[in-house]
Amino acid sequence: MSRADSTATTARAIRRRELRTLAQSISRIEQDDPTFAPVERSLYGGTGRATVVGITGPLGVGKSSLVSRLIAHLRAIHRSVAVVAVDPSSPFSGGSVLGDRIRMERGDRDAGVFIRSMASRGYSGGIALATRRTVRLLDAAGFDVVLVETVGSGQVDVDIRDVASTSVVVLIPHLGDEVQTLKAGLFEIADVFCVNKSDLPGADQARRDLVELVAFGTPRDGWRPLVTATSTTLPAGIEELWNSIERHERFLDEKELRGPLRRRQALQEILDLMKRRVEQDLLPRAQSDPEVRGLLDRVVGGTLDPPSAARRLLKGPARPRSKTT
Ligand SMILES: Nc1nc2c(ncn2[C@@H]2O[C@H](COP(=O)(O)OP(=O)(O)O)[C@@H](O)[C@H]2O)c(=O)[nH]1
Ligand SMILES: [Mg+2]
Repeated sequence: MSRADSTATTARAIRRRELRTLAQSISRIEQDDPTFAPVERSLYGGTGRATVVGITGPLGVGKSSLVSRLIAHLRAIHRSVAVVAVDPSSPFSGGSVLGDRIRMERGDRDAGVFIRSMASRGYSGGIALATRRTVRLLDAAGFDVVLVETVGSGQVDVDIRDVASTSVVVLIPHLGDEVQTLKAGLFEIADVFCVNKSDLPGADQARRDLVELVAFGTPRDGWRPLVTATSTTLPAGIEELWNSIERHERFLDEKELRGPLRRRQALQEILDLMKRRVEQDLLPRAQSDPEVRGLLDRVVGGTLDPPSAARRLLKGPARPRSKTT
């Protein structure tokens, strides 16, 4: 089969949501396999339809459990759902997902659900880029909803707002000091707050505190984050959580904010790709390229400062230089 044929075949299999191809394709993204790029290019035009929801928060607050419950709710309202979990430390164990695994073993797997964990380390292309590409693939595969679980405490290098259209920040009662340090960052991120483990004491107070904090804050683009309470063990509040997510999605449409959001995300992705490209180009040249070595010698020797060296390198070796540098 020619390269073009195999690209078309793979792209078709992804659009048909063939699970083996989806899984293999994500592995190729994880390995940053350059031969996969044509497939992604051919799928690109068919993306942008999925609702991409970030589920983020500290370890152990119940993100994976919530994802399991959300899957069950979404299937009940006839929506297909894919999950990308950038949190291998916390495997899915919730009822619906376990049930899904059993069905998978029996061979009658629900084709409306796809779950993929991504290791958070060891990507040549960076986890943020791999996550975005994986989400795009699942979007092209026609899943109505893509849930992205990330640990929101700086341990995993994914800014969920670069990927999702709605970001849910999950907290629990009595998070204490940890939440104090996280709060600033998490407030920036949240479109919806979810106080999970509401079956535990202190949940009502935690929810009231959050409502108060949100009321004091300045709305971002006219949106004040919603606060919901859930329990995955009871369970309780799952439908309300999903309805809050949908309210934010509708808000994006009504206020015509989806376009600006996509533009900001596209710019960020291009920037990330350019940064990686510069890094990949420069690092080997520090050994092999006489120009780079010469610049480094001068920086170390004190005759050229680092900003000037960076400016020269950004202009590139092949292009004509202006006289000013
Ligand atoms: N009491 C209670 N425990 C929960 C709830 N949701 C999750 N847990 C427990 O919290 C722990 C961490 O859950 P997990 O979903 O792996 O958290 P993650 O690290 O945020 O993905 C597990 O032991 C869950 O059983 C809840 O609503 N109530
Ligand atoms: Mg988890």
